[in-house]
Amino acid sequence: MPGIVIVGVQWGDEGKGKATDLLGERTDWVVKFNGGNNAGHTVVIGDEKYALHLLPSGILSPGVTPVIGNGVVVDLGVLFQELEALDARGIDTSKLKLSANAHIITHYHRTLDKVQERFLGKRQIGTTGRGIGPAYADKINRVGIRVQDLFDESILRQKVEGALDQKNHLLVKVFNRRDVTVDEIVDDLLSYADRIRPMVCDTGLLLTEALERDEVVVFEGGQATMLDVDHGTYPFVTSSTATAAGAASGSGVGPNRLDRIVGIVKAYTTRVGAGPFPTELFDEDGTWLREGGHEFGTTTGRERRVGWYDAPITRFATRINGITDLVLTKLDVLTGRPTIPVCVAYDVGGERFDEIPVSQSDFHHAKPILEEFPGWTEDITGARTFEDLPQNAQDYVLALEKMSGTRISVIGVGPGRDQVIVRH
Ligand code: 2SA
Ligand code: GDP
Ligand code: MG
Repeated sequence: MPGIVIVGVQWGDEGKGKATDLLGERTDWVVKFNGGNNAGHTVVIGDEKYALHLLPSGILSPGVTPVIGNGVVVDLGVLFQELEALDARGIDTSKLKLSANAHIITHYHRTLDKVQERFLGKRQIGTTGRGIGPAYADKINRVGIRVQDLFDESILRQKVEGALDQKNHLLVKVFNRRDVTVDEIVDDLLSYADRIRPMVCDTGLLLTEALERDEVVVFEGGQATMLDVDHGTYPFVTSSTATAAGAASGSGVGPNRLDRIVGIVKAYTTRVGAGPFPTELFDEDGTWLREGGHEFGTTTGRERRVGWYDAPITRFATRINGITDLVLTKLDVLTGRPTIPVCVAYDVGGERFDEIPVSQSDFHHAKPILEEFPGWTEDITGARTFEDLPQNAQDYVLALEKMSGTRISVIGVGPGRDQVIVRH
């Protein structure tokens, strides 16, 4: 099974980084295909904790070649900060490959992200402020700067001039900011050109050839299904394709190369930023989940919103992504409750919806219909087989599996690399 896609089922932070890292031993390539340094993946190896943003999690495994695909937006300053921080900790980063077609996040994207959010006031998305949305907007608007532009100064200058014609109007006239000069952007970008040159290549060709040799390629999704620009809770989404289809378009391999689609899903739900969240908790149960699960943003440190498991979301994600296996994470966080509520359907103004309503307004008003499952009090962090789990924990997993219609192949019982139960 050489082409494996990892996608988030909910609103992100399900533990995709840990899942990718787990596959590392049997993997030759790990590809990031969407997003940028808005992502935050925490990987715990022994006593060491790594927080990755722009780099694919596979970079932590010595045998893996990490790849940043064409679907990613790259902040070069952040790229080198992350590489240097890993180098200082003894991680070999020399194999990193970067697509010539990836787009670049620069000064004006970061500024626009922040000022646009401020101007939205109550309608704020709650972005990470990393310039992600404005960089993708430029890509679609055909005024983006690509990695390969750094190798032709005259083209780069023309493109930056074109982009700034629009941006300076917006920055100065609308947002009351200083204008940005062509020289400062061009000089900044050119300062990275020699350093990125050895990494830059046609990553689609490289990966296709690897797949033809039957090497194992993991496509690591950033963010998640419900944050996907097409299928998520628009406009409260990120600006990229975070679903499995993005693995093909964002890395340059054909869709028929994607053999397994692994959905990562938390045993409860979290969300960062604004937007609908039917099972959200505002009471002491919410505080209990947030503290027990350490639900604070890896990139921004923001408190994550928390709620119960939402079965219709997993069914939706299974359908949209074509999920073949689920990894259920953070089951250990639920230990200690007499019962565990699960959302099985929604109530919208008295009408029952078994699936996510097609109208976003209905989803905003959806109240969860909850079913209670018996809890357990035994510590499960040392469980390594399904049978090691208390009966009620087994039954909880089997109930979620039945509701999603997809097998739960792996169960996470702690943040450590070894704290997993592999069932299939
Ligand atoms: P953006 O910055 O344009 O992508 O923001 C748009 C929405 O996407 C959400 N988003 C995320 N949600 C969860 N986790 C993310 N990564 C970090 C983490 C977040 C952090 O792993 O913890 O540290 O705050 C992530 N990235 C983007 C974002 O909250 C907006 O709702
Ligand atoms: P990602 O964005 O999907 O990669 O997820 P994050 O790294 O942002 O957030 C997941 C957090 O949960 C990280 O701090 C992980 O170390 C942690 N984690 C992953 N799996 C488990 C698990 O099974 N149990 C517990 N307690 N923590 C986990
Ligand atoms: Mg994260």
